[in-house]
Amino acid sequence: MTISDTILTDRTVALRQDFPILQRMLPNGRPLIYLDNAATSQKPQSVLDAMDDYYRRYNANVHRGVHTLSEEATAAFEAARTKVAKFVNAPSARQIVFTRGATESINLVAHTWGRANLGPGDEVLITEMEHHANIVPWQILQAQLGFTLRYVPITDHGTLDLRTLPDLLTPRTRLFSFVHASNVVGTVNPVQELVAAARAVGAAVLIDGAQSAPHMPVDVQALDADFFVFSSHKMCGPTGIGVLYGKRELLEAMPPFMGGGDMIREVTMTGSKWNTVPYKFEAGTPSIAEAIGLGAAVDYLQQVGMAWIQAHERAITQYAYTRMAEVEGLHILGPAPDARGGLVAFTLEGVHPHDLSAILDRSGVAVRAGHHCAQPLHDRLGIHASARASFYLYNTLEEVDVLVQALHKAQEIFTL
Ligand code: C6P
Repeated sequence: MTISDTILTDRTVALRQDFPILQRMLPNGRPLIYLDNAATSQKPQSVLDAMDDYYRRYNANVHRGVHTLSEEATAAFEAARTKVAKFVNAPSARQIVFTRGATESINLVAHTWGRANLGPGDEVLITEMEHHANIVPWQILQAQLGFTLRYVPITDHGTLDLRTLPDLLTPRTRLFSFVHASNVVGTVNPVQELVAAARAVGAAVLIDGAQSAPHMPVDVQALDADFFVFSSHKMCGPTGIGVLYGKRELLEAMPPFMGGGDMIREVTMTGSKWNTVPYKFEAGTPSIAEAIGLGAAVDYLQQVGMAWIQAHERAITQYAYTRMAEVEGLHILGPAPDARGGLVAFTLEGVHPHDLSAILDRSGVAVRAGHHCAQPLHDRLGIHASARASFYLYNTLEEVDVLVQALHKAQEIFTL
């Protein structure tokens, strides 16, 4: 361990105190070692308090009442939107649409922008490393609208094969939708290069930031994304809320997603007029406590510092990558640590990832096993499933040591 690793670990020890769940013991008497952060992150006390405070002191519907509680709830809800806008450097809070999560955000774009802009002869380009959330909505729409869905292939190292771009991006490409950081191979894609290539053929760009926004500084203006999506629950916030950022002119031109209260300006028996953005896309009572919780999560992450979080995860991932590679029969998926985010997915020869996960659980280590909602990617890599350790600001090098010890143990048990 180097001096800088020690400093990183010391700060993390202090940060861990902010997360009540990390203080708990598992039923088997082991402390929890939570390495399933790509699935969902843990929540700090400040987020739990913000949601509790809303329900205890000013629970009311938003945008609907002129009584004190409704005004307080509306102010807190809209303050959360402003915090989120600043977090990703959106030009305006009006460009932040609250959804249920990254999945709903992509579906919203598919069913509004997609229906208005796609038809036979058009192409949508995605990649082989997408999460199902950025595959299935396009497949559903493709069956209805008759456009062509194409995939950027990946190399055996789990990076995009950029040599194929000139063939795949053509004047027929209406949208290039790709993941910023992969939830399996960990690859952080070269966004600027991909956006420039899309722009050169006039295609719009959607970036799936579900695994990047929680872990690194994101500036949607610098990325020049048309759409950028992410989920609150992977970034210390609650479930049930997520974000769609969009360029203003695109959001304004798009038809609504769902119909109902709040998304209208006027309704008559013969028709309706839509509210302005972002409300046009937020039909019905929104997830109010959750938005306020997300606002508190953004406050927390900014106080810790996104650059620090990225550096911390890099150090942990580098360490995990090196130590895990020492385990006999263990194969890490994806590129070297300098090209990846804070996760390591792997296979262990002779051990099914589900069995492996169950064995690691005995040591208190929580990892995810399966296809991680990225079946085409696993097919491409010639495997059915993998195990995945994914890190966050509160993980320590000592936790990686316990993981590695448990992996050695699993390897011994299954090869005896
Ligand atoms: N990946 C994982 O364990 P939702 O479920 O809407 O919050 O996020 C969907 C999603 C979209 N894109 C990427 C790259 C993702 O990783 C995820 C969620 C979790 O890997 C749950 S399957």
